[in-house]
Amino acid sequence: MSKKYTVTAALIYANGPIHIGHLAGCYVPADIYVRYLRAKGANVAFVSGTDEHGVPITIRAKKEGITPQEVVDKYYTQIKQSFADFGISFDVYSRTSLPVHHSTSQEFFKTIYDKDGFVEETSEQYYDEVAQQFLADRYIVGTCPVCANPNAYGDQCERCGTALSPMELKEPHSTLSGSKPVLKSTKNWYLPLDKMQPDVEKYVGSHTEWKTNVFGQCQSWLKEGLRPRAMTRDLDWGIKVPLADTDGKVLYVWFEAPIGYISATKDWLIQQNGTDAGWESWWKKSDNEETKLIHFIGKDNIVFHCIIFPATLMAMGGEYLLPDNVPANEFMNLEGDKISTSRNWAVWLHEYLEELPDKQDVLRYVLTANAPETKDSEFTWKDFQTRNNSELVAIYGNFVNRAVVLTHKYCNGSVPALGELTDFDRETLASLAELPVKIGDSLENYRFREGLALLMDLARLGNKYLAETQPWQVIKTDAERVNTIMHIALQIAANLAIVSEPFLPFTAEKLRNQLSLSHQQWAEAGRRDLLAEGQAVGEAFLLFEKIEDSVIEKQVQKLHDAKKMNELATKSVPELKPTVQFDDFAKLDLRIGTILEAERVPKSDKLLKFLVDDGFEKRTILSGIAKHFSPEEMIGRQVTFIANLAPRKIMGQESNGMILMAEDRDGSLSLLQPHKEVWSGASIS
Ligand code: B3M
Ligand code: ZN
Repeated sequence: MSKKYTVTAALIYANGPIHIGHLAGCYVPADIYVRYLRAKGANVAFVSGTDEHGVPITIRAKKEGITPQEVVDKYYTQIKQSFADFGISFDVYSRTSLPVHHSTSQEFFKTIYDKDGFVEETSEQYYDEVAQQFLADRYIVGTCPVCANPNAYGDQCERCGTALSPMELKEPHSTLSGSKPVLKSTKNWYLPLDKMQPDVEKYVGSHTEWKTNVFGQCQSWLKEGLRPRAMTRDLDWGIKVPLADTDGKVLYVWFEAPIGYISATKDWLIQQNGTDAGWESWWKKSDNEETKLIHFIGKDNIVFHCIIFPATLMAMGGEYLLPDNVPANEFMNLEGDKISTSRNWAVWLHEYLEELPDKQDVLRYVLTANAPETKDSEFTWKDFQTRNNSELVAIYGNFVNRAVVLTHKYCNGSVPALGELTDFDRETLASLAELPVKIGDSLENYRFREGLALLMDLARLGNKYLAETQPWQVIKTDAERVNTIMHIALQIAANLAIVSEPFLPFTAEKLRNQLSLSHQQWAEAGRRDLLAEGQAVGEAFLLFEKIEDSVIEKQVQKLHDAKKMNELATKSVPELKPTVQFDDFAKLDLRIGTILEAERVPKSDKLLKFLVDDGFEKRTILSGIAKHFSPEEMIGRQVTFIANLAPRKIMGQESNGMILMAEDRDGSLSLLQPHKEVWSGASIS
């Protein structure tokens, strides 16, 4: 195993709070991996931060009515706090607005420019004449040429993951003004990925060990043939292009954002030592030490990390390390639907902790047990409850609790002496020695679900050991044997503390404190002598608590309520119908009538049947409004109706006309009544 690791986790846009999908896709697996590496004694730089440029930031600013700077300041603070709350143990959580990042990415651009690594090209780009702005990336949407998603962005389709350029979108329109963009010429600098394809192919091709979802996506892009990609944009929010006469041009966010990992490393060193000296050892090749670069990301970022960023690093001249692995996850869905910020269908981290305080590890556990490692997965509150109650409480917590309680009951609260071993003891200790090795193997191969399942097997081993040795029976006849049993049970619990650290760091810490365990090195896991004879064991307490139905029912309700509120807030009035000529309108005979009688239609929960005075006679009209109005409240009311609609049969009854209603934002109906009482049969014109 290499000794030095640069581990990065995606620089999320600072344009909104973070949700469980972010944790599951990228940050929890990255944190498990890093905590494991640290326990192995590796030297790790775990870097991340916020991506503070690009159109997603300016779009948010417009929506919230604040400046882009205010947007990134607000969300940087909130996002950083959420990660800290969930124990994501970054060495540095940086941001791309820092001066060190501006200078680092400008140096990158200048270096590649000076090496003639870019192709300068004046081309026609989409321009919004209403907003008077070029339309890069997310300022333009249209139909994806690959999967026909009608809401694909100018840089990427989020449905199928294809990297796009605005010119490839069908029926493009501006997200600024909604207008159809025009073409206008402008100069930009392109990375000639087409020419770099052989090198990129060689690099990707040497990583057949990558996860199939990642390797497969790369191969399909390579098969399509790489195209030159603009590394600059005509925008005003971003990092200035470091060349003369380039006012109004900034670096493409996907050019500079991954360089942000390097700037973050420098930021980390500066915070510690006042200088960035030594940053190269984390990012450049060296003869005397091997550093591995690993990027944790979600599947929508694969092309940028596996093709475009490595190509950028190659263009710098070959001294940079290339990503050794990019263990990208697929997406996690929520209660049967895709997680969506715009539709407010998400479990937000800051809200989770307000309502389920101290349950960080439960969420880390559920997100890992259900991680979208090979395909999209699903989070449901019911599953959350089941995994908590029947796994964490019933298996893990139960074992530790029994070991501690029985130690206090039979062994004066300290680690008893180990006596003679039975065959079953030896078998158990052999399994104890094996499991941490297997868990480590899973983690080294980015199989976090599998690693977690093996961790639970260790807790199961403890439960099985106590169930079969039955110290509560043996105590009646053989106190010395009970000492041996409790000794072994406590050593299993101590091992559980070590191997839980990467997955469940809050629980691991509680358990270490309870057992006064000083060992934390992964290499020590599997040992049967982690706790010394005579060592005191703390009082028993519950590591996990049962979650009641009412708690999760509340969460499910909250999810639906939030979505509904969001729908109402963002609902727009229905589109206008095509124009009709006055003659067509005049054909309709609209009248005011008075309702004389009203009753429900048998066997229908929607229909009401009215007898309406139309000024000539009494006519029957059926109307599907029974869910909104009772028959009683309709009697005596004046209503607007279409008087010359051809009779229609509804549920076997003839209806002569149609009562008009206005539908409100929330779907409720309102009658159209004259503002003062008029004679029945009054015509409307
Ligand atoms: N900001 C995309 C995202 O937030 C992008 C990641 C950059 S990683 C260098 O999903
Ligand atoms: Zn698509």
